[in-house]
Amino acid sequence: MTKQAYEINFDGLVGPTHNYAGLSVGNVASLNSASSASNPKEGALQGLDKMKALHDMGFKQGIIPPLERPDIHTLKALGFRGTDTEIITKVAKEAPKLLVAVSSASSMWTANACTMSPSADSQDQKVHFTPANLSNKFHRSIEWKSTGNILKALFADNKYFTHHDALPSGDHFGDEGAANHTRFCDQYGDVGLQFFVFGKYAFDANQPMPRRFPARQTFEASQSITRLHYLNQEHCVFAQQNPETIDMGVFHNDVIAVGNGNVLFFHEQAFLNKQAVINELNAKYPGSKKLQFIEVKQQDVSVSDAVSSYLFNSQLLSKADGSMMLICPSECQTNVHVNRYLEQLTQQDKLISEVKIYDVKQSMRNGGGPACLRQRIVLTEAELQAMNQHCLLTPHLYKTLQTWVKKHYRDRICEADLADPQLLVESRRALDELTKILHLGNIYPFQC
Ligand code: SUG
Repeated sequence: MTKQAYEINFDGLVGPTHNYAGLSVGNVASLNSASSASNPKEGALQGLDKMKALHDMGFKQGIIPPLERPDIHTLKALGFRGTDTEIITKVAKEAPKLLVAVSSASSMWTANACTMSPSADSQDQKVHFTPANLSNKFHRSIEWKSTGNILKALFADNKYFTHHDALPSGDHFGDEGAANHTRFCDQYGDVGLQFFVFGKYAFDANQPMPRRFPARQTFEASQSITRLHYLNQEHCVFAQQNPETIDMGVFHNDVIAVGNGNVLFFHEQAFLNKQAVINELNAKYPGSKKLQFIEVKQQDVSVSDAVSSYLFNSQLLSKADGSMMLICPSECQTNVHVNRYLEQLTQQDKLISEVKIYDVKQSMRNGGGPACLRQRIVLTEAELQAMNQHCLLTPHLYKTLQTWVKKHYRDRICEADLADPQLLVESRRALDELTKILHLGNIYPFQC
């Protein structure tokens, strides 16, 4: 029998070292923002405001804390010795690009934190988590162990939750987590259809693949996740992303498609073999409703408009009346074509009845829209009760976190600031206080 279940959006809290370092080749915004000054305080407050807005609309909203940065522990593993201050000073002088990479607050994009499978889909009826190895980018490849520890602290009860290690690192099993994963279902507690989109076949160089920018997710990685999570292959679909769009800056599937419930909202150029993908999704969908496809045509919104506005990096949410709402970044309003498209969407399409716009510009400038900032986690009532309740947003927690951000965060960081050892001290002080606010215990390496 289907159990009642909820989709909870767990947003990453923007970290105290949020900066623009141009670290992500293939991610147009990251490269365009390289070396401009960031405002971590504004970024964290923008993120909190989006979380609070969703909470106020009746959606359950969770929080995933940032990682400890700069990552001294990686620097030590690379042979740097001395006190923390000595290490930062030395790395700033001898390997400034490395310092920039270990200082990135990129864990804020929690769509990339992991792939999670709800208990309804797993043959052992457990909730499964696999942190993404993020192998393709060095600054992100050092996230998964700490992210995994945070997920374990949030979802500790092994009666319900199973935590896996990330897949083996390296290009062949490059895994970017939920950014390339969508789940379709009638109700969240029903058996769902899990849809995995990948950029290339790692073990077969004769298959199509992008030429200019990297394919960050491989078929082999996606397939491994389905094995680890005990998924029924009859309810899994693997689809290749159109390599041409990767070469235009669509570095994750969530830059060109978003799904929820029984709806897929996507650009006509998102997939390599569109009709075959649609046919397989229809054939394998286990629900009793019909899958609904909202296909956006190139003539209405071009791929480059999709990349610059992040139309598809919106959150598609189920409202109480059964219709859906799209949570878009404000860049969708400033792009003339996208704005025009959205104006007619709610009139012509009865599936999406409302569009709401939020300002997450600090994150957007690094290529992270509303959908990148959240990890969707589907839990039954019992699983929800079993998780750490202090990481669920309430009006009180929102206020506490706002005060915490205002107390600890800087309002400007440029590359030179990363050489300041005081930034590490400030950042650790903030995170130490945060673990107490969220009742997480000692999750950070500096606390152990
Ligand atoms: O991995 N940007 C992130 C953005 C991730 C967006 N996530 C999803 N689409 N789900 C990335 O490319 C830029 C960091 C910098 O350049 O400073 C960065 O890591």
